[in-house]
Amino acid sequence: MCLWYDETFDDQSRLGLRVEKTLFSGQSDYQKIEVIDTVGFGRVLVIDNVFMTSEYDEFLYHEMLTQPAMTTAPSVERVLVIGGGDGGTVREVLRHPDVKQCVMIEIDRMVVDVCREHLPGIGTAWSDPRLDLRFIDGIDYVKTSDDEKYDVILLDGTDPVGPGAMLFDERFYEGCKRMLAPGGVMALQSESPLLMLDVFIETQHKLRKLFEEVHPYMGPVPLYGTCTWSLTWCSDTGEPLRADPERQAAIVEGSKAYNPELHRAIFALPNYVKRALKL
Ligand code: SPD
Repeated sequence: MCLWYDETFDDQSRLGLRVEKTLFSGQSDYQKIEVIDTVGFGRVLVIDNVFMTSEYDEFLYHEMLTQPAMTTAPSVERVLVIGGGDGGTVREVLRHPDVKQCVMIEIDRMVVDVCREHLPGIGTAWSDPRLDLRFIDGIDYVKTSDDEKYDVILLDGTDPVGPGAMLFDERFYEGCKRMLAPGGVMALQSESPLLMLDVFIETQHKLRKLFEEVHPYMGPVPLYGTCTWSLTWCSDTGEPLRADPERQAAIVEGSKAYNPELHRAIFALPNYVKRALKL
């Protein structure tokens, strides 16, 4: 008999993955963490019954979250990643030779430990000496830290439920802005406009109160239900399409998805999103 793992959406629809084996199942202080080996998506990280990332399609999400910001910020010497316990986002950051320090803040040490053991193909940069991994609360950090400011901030959180909900809070975004160097760029995952239109819109409004330039963009992530996922690029200056060609050239060869043409294309929004945002 086949074993399936389903993620359900508002009790209306579900995405099911056929499971070969459960590799890990445990409860941390914050959430339920599982890694399953599936037939179609390879190994998959599941948190609180929500699919987080898979060996099969993680590059689509991690490259798209990271590279538009990393190629458009005036400098990328200091980068802050909040969340992203599987290591895919810091891997993408550390592909850039100009990065001097990447601070990653993850509240849940168990996520990192489990991913290091069971998803080593995603987090391939854990030993990079430029990585400064801290297991602390990202919300406290951005509100209270007196560390030097960051050129790029990337928010790689879960859906806005459980501990990840605070990563969608306006005061958290204010803290992030406080930690961003003048002209710096922040990018974040901002949910699916098809599945969570209200969260997507509210997030855009919160960000628009803080940043001069707020530009959502979209890409496919088959693991995330509707496949359509949004990310958002924010800054006070600069333009999301004005990328540094040298920085792009340095990473295109090793990217599975990202290239300069795709960078331009993903910022083109469908009409239903433009209308919802009154653009
Ligand atoms: N619906 C799931 C959204 C998850 C977004 N973050 C995933 C983390 C991958 N590093």
